[in-house]
Amino acid sequence: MQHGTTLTQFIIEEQRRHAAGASGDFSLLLNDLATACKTIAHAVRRGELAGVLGSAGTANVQGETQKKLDVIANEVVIGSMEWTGHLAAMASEEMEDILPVPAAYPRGKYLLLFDPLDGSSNIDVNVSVGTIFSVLRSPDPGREPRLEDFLQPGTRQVCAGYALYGPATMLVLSTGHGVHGFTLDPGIGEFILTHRDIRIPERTAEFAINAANQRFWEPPVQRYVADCLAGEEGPLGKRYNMRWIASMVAEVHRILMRGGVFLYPRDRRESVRSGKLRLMYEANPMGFLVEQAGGRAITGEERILEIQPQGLHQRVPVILGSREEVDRIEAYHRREA
Ligand code: AHM
Ligand code: MG
Repeated sequence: MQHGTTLTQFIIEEQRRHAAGASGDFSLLLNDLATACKTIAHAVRRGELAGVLGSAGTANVQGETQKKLDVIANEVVIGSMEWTGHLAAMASEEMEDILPVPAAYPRGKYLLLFDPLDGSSNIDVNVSVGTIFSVLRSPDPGREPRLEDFLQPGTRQVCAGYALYGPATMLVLSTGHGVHGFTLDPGIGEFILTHRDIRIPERTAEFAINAANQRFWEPPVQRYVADCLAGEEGPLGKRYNMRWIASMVAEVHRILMRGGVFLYPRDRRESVRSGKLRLMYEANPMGFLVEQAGGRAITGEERILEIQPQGLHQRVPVILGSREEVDRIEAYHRREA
């Protein structure tokens, strides 16, 4: 029986096409990352049966309560990646500091940033969650890795992607040559290419924002959402639909599949003054995917991928999705400035 193109085959063929003479390290790295995602998918899928739901009784560096699965997923990624010889160091939402690979293993030339289980507030209610990752080149693999090595703008990402643990488990990634989606075939345990060269429709009428925060939003966001809600009679002259899953991976996936716009803007609250989402392992990888699929990702004023990071856990406002809609929101920001 014939199966489709596996993730490994796709990556190797893509490397031959775009990086002739590459060592193959990168293909192997992605392969190990895919194994980590399959392992997390397995735990997520078993849910309460595996006794992995609920709180771990600890807090992460941002003071958020960690779910048991946050901690487990973080350990799965570390365990799958530290021995491989492809990485110099890792950094994650769940760890305050960077984690250089242990001295027992060879040091590789890549850096991995990840959010092991994004949207984990959804895990106890059996709603989709995901893993987000971003791969950078280490500026100097010859020496012990440092925090500053990670502080590279998103434009420098070698690869970005996510695994979505939804009704089907999917892996969606880009190495800078378009965005491609793979679906896990549980029968053979392989990710199979199912969505080649994903493109975000330029014109759409669907927005996603947590409307419970409305009273804290800044004027440009207030105006944009008010204009969307005004529908055919409003200045935008069309009827908008609204969605909010509270799982960024599921939200970005929907946008990649059928368009729309996602906003997690900064607001007046102290804790959300610079946005909620983290630049290095949420906004940058998702921004890279969205741009590679023909969309845009901005803070309101600037392109997310061009931000010079100042810290590992830095937060940024995120507005991403279909080109025409992001252009419009950007224009609202310019007008209010
Ligand atoms: P997490 O990394 O702690 O899971 O938080 C990130 C998530 C995103 O997936 C989602 O878009 C957002 O938080 C939802 O926030 P809110 O609960 O404020 O709607
Ligand atoms: Mg997250």
